[in-house]
Amino acid sequence: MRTLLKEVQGIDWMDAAVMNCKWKGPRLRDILNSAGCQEDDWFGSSIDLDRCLSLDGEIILALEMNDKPLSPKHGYPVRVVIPGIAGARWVKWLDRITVQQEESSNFYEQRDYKVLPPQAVDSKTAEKYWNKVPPMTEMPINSVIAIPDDNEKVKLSPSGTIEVKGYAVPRGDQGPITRVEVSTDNGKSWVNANIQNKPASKWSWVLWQVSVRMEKGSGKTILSRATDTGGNRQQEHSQWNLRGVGYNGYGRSNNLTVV
Ligand SMILES: Nc1nc2c(c(=O)[nH]1)N[C@H]1C(S)=C(S)[C@@H](COP(=O)(O)O)O[C@H]1N2
Ligand SMILES: [Mo]
Repeated sequence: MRTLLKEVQGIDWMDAAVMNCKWKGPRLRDILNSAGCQEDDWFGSSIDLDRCLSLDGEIILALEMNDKPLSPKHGYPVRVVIPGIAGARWVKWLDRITVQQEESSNFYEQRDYKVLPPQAVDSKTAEKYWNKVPPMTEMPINSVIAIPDDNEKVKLSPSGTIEVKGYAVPRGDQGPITRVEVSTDNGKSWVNANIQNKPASKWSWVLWQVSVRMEKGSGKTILSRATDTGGNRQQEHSQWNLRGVGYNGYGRSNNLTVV
């Protein structure tokens, strides 16, 4: 280049820079993986600094649970509690907090607990989405039917009803739940359930109960759907995602026999 084109400040590459030979050795990825580089041997998560600093966020470093010291299982001695946010971010056995520009590189922040788009159908097709999809934070609105359970046989009361009970949780900080409805005709019509407790905070669940009229028979389904203060309401299903996280379709008791 120096001689043919123009003076350069560097080394002379002459005709070409090339090596042609045979190499042997371990893959770098195997070394990094065996050194624990994928960071799945510890558990980390990230929370926006704004949220951490806000009074409304009500994030605490919990020392107690239900008025007793934390049990080892639930994170003794210290565990982060972040209301409205997926449990996957509530680090247990806390030993380090860092304030940093970038999100945690931890495996569970980056490569798990993400709602991947439906085009990600296996590990291979998921590969290109992990970097693009944000980690799950806020929990969606949900309701669950606790009684009766799937496949149960339930007896009609003398007045021809059965009792249905469950719980409902709001989306993130948009609670409390304002309404829970139950359907015995696959969602064509709905009746309001009674909310039985005064929720302790906007984050808290409600317990609900309702007696619904049903016909005798088998293979019956009962559905529930909740609405919260923010106006969020459950849909019949959530979109499928590879990790199967964040499902918040209607509460459902399937295959009931009413006698
Ligand atoms: N250190 C640590 N914290 C953790 C986890 C973990 O594996 N390690 N799992 C998280 C996930 S995915 C959930 S759902 C909750 C479960 O909390 P629990 O055991 O109190 O129910 O803890 C979170 N905190
Ligand atoms: Mo979890």
